[in-house]
Amino acid sequence: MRGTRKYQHVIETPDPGKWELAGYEESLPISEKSNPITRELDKSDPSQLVQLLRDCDAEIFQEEDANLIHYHDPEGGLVVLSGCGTSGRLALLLANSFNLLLKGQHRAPRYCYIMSGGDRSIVSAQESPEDDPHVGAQELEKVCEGKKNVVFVGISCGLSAPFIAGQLDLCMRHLDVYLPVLVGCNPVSMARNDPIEGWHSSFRQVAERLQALHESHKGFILNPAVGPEAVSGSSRMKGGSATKILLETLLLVAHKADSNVPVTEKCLLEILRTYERAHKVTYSQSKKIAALMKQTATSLQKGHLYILGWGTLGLVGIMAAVECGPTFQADWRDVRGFVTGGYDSIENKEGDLSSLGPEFPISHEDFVRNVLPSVSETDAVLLIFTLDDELNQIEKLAALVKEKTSNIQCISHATAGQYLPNSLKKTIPSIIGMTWPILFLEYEGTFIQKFQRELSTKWILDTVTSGAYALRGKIFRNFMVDFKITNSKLFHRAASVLQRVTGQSQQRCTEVLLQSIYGEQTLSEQIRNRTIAGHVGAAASQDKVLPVAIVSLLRNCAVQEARSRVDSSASIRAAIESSLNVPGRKRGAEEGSGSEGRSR
Ligand code: F1P
Repeated sequence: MRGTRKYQHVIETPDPGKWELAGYEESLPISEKSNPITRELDKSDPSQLVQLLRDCDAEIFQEEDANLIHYHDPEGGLVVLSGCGTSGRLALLLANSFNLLLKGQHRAPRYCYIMSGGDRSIVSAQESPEDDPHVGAQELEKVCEGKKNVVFVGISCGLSAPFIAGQLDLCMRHLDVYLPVLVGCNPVSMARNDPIEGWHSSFRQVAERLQALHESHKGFILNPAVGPEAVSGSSRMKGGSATKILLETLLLVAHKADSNVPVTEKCLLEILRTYERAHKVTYSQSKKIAALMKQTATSLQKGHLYILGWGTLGLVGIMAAVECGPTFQADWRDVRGFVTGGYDSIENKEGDLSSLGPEFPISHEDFVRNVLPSVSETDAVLLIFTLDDELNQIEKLAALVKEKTSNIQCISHATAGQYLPNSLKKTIPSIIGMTWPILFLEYEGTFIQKFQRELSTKWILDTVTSGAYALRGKIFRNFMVDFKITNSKLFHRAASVLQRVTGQSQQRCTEVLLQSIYGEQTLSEQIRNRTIAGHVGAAASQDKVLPVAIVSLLRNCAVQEARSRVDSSASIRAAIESSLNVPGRKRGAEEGSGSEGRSR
């Protein structure tokens, strides 16, 4: 077992060569499992894709969460929301929402957010900082300097990010100051358990310590089970939505309690039901969502998708756009999000980041100045707004866009009784119009409405982007197969997908994954002995690492040959599919051991 010392956390393929890896699936955390609903995602047309993703999103409402905490707004204290990637962007969105709520009550802001990688991660995916528990703890100490009473909410959908583990560990060492809360979508027994390089514990060990504090109310874990993601491991989707629903509900109720309004279980259920209704309202537009997905897939063939949002819907657009890079190996230019008012409106800590590079200007003015001149018929532009936004401004921008492309669509949110002006309907004929019922719920009503619209927009954009990339052949069955290996979680995910698609042993899969990363058939001792961080560093500059490894294993060919096959295929999925069907290749349990022994 040379060189496998570092991979003891990777679960062995139970019966190498078997196509139905039931035993292996069982051993995976829920957030990484393959969802039975979407096993044929890659073979679906746009309407089927929307239905499958709708059914997956509905699973959020199938479990009742009995774990809600007894929360009290910390007097004179701080609530810190922290996360990596989508979870960090949600932390920002939530912190802004609840500071706004406090402002409405003439109270000082008391929420803040932390994102791994800093504010640049809001608009540009930065996966590697997720792996550093030390930096996580330092960042938390920095924002809490001088505070005596801090509620810390660490979000990691997969219960996996070392950055969050470092922060929870810090909290648990200073329980006099911190009340640590962990939010995620796996049971603690499925939290990531591989050693964190250069640190004393695994994520699971940290989560277990936190669990032990539950009874004394000194620490909490909120981990609803919402079923596997529609695209395995894509925690930006259901994981992100569940995080948003859970924390918004909890914090709304907490603020109610804090204003001495009696809070009952009914209050919680009432709010949760409004999200369930949002699911119905959103997917009642399935036909139009499918059309938008189809159009997006066509545009992404040669062009781009630009998402222009108003208010917080702009940030929701940015969230969806940014994740296309790490999930589907998209170029940052392919799908981009813009928001009215740019950095001023998203109220991030580090202010205007436009000077960091061409990826960073995010206002509508930036879009008009830097992008619009080169927009053409192959590009699609999606406007997202509510009927309370500046409709004149929206119409003007739409008219400018129409001079460049006829592929202009919009998502508009109205409250019952509000109607789109005819002039806007004329300018933008393709409209996904959502009409929301008036909510008769005291002061939190407006917030619930805002939360519903954000979630609805998130669902549509997750569905449209994931579906469009599925149509572009970036998904095999329901596995993401063309993602960048930019941190340790993604390294393990690549190895795990390789095991599930090829049915080969863990050792063989790791070997071929490394061959693909380094582009070498014979791995030197020096390469084998590198840490996972070392492999991740090497993989970061390579594309198509996992597809090449899959094809190499399925065809039992050298990685160079596999790479040229992948490069010349119409799509990643086509390359894998045709490798499964090579003559003489048997689908069955015998296959694994047979092919492993063959000479190269
Ligand atoms: C964090 C995260 C996801 C993102 C991507 C990479 O995951 O950044 O938000 O969509 O899958 O990982 P987690 O720590 O919340 O599980």
